[in-house]
Amino acid sequence: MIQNQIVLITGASSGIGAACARIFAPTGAKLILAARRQERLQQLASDLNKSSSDIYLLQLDVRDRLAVELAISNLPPEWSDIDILINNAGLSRGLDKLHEGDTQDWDEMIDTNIKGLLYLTRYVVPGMVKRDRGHVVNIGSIAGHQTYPKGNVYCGTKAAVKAISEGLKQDLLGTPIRVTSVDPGMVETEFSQVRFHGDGDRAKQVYQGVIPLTPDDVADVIFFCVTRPTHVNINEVILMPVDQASATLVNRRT
Ligand code: NDP
Ligand code: 8X3
Repeated sequence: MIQNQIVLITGASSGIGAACARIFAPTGAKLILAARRQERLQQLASDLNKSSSDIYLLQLDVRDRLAVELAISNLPPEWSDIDILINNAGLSRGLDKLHEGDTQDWDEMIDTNIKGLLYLTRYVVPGMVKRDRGHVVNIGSIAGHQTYPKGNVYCGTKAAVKAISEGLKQDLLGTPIRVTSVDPGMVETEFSQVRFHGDGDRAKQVYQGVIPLTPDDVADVIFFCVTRPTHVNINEVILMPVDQASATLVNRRT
């Protein structure tokens, strides 16, 4: 069923996005892999060992509205009919009290997590509507359901993703296009390194004594959501490690 479907994955150069590429690749799906780090995408494509007719690389900064519009409208005809959009590109920057926060960090999170996701959606979904088929998967977070101390702006962006997913589902009612929000708790990726601006020790502490989710665990859930019968829409999935009970309640063994 997924064979020959065109799947656009943003943030495919790392973590959950790369895991999505790995789970879709063997199914015969055709993958458009997007991110800023082109060399990472090239490495991933070579690891997946697929022919160029099965993988299309897109160096793209999702914050750049014009670049997103051009990238989507200039896709070669054999790649333009996107069936599944996985809006995964995102990041957190900093963990500070709001009144002490770095406004550049705020801009980066808002521009990537909210505006980038909106741009992709705005330029990809009209084609889905026209073709009467498609599925949008947004990667939200437990942070969009529960705000935690110093998470303020990141949590705000993920609450926005939750609202946008709900709104998109409502606006697409009457079409066969599906909308799903996949909202994980702790997943060990480069996420915390990015949050702490490359401070690897601080990033490691986030997962200390915990068995976190892996990116493959999340990709597995995404794959499940998009392979249900076409009349089934999974609206929202919250998944977290057994060692986590809420955004702030984590069982640490050490
Ligand atoms: P990673 O840091 O490992 O991956 C983030 C991906 O997003 C990278 O591929 C990065 O690519 C891409 N990205 C970031 N900014 C941009 C941009 N401006 N344009 C294009 N791509 C961009 O983190 P995760 O895999 O963990 O994060 C993926 C998603 O999952 C995010 O939306 C995150 O908020 C969400 N999430 C993560 C959780 C976690 O605990 N890890 C839990 C819940 C949700 P590049 O830098 O090459 O552009
Ligand atoms: C990532 C999960 O709890 O670090 O969205 O915000 S959390």
